[in-house]
Amino acid sequence: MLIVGELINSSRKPIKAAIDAQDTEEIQKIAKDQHDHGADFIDVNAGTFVGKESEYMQWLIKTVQESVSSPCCIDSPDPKVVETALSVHQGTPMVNSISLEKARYEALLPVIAGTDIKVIALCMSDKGMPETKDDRVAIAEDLINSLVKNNVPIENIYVDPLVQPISTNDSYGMEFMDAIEAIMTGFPGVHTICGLSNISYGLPERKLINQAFVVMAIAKKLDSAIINPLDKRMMANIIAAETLAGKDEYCSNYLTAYREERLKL
Ligand code: THG
Repeated sequence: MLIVGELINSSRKPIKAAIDAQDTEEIQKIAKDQHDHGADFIDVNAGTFVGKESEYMQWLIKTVQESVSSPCCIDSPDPKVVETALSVHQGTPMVNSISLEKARYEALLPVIAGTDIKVIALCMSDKGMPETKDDRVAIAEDLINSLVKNNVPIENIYVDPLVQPISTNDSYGMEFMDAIEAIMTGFPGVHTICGLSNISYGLPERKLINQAFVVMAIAKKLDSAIINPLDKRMMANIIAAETLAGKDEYCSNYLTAYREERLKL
């Protein structure tokens, strides 16, 4: 599974404080920790800084890239912020995210088309957030078809069906699961991803909910996730679930993880 480390997000208090203080060391420590625990990409989000989001996003990217080899996942709904972020990023990033919202789609498409950037296609439209599996799959289909038509290789598209808190509607868990299954079955070569920790928002013992949710999603063929890679049980669950889902020939990843003591909690 492709892992995107979620921790460098200004909605988290310690990150907001580190950005305010321009604390390079603190950001680099969190980037390195996530990298060392298996993050393939480091999500960077400065969304709480209205008016300064571009400036702080550029600072975050430079700061992260001085300390780790993992590329960034540039997390902003604002195409302008994404564009200025891309101008300082070295190597091939992931863009988080394009959606079917008209203004966002039209501004971001020319930035991505014809490049080897990986792009998260978030299932949102001008009609708002999807409720059901069918809402999610309809948006995914439009996004995949139009991105592919515009020279974005299907292998570079990571569809995010949008995880909403299970505390707000008890159907959100399974509507999401069924969407993952339909998208992975219907569009061979595409990837799926999600902001997994959204599911537990508003509940106690959030980690437990996240850890159970990831196993269910892997059974439906989710192949990437934005998570906290410092959560050992989460990472161990991912390894075990992928082995059980038939994605680990001879159980060799599982056995390597055991030898490296990554399965010890
Ligand atoms: N889809 C896409 N991008 C996203 C989201 C998504 N980016 C933002 C968000 N949703 C995913 N990132 C986070 C980051 C932090 C948390 C939740 C989602 C969070 N963290 C806990 C905290 O800070 O206390 C810690 C959780 C833990 O320890 O496990 O809540 O949906 N494309």
